[in-house]
Amino acid sequence: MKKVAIIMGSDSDLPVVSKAADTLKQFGVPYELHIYSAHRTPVEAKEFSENARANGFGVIIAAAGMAAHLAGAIAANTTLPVIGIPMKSKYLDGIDALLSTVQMPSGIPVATVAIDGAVNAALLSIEILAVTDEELAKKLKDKRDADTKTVLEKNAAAEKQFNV
Ligand code: RP5
Repeated sequence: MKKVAIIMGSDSDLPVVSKAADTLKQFGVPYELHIYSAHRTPVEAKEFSENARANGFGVIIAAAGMAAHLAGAIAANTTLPVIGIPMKSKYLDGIDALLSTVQMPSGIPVATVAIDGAVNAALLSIEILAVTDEELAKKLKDKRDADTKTVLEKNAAAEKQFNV
């Protein structure tokens, strides 16, 4: 199976981004996690992106906050699918990172998830790998079904408590 790369701009992103790693682990999807920054370590970020396909990766998740150029800079150096996670920050609540990540110029796509959307970034990366992997697709369907069941159980409990 192809690996998923999880790249983040700073170790301060780890508490949120580690949820992507947890999700990939739950699905048995191999991954690597790295801290590379578009601004602070541009050479390493570029080298990683240029070599990612040859190194066995199928998708790259890139998380960054503030002037969040990481996902775009990575996408500029690979034709692998890149999923951007805009990180919430202290001053602008992540709107800065959301706009920096999502507003890519035509020709260099970044699939942007919600602010701090680490779990969805991982699920989307798994969905991409599952296009050619039936076993993984089955795991995704099983999780969807289990989540639906949980919500319906909560609904039943709420209906019982509030509806006469
Ligand atoms: C971004 O700047 C990082 O992705 C992080 O979200 C933000 C702040 O980084 P630190 O100053 O906490 O290292 O590049």
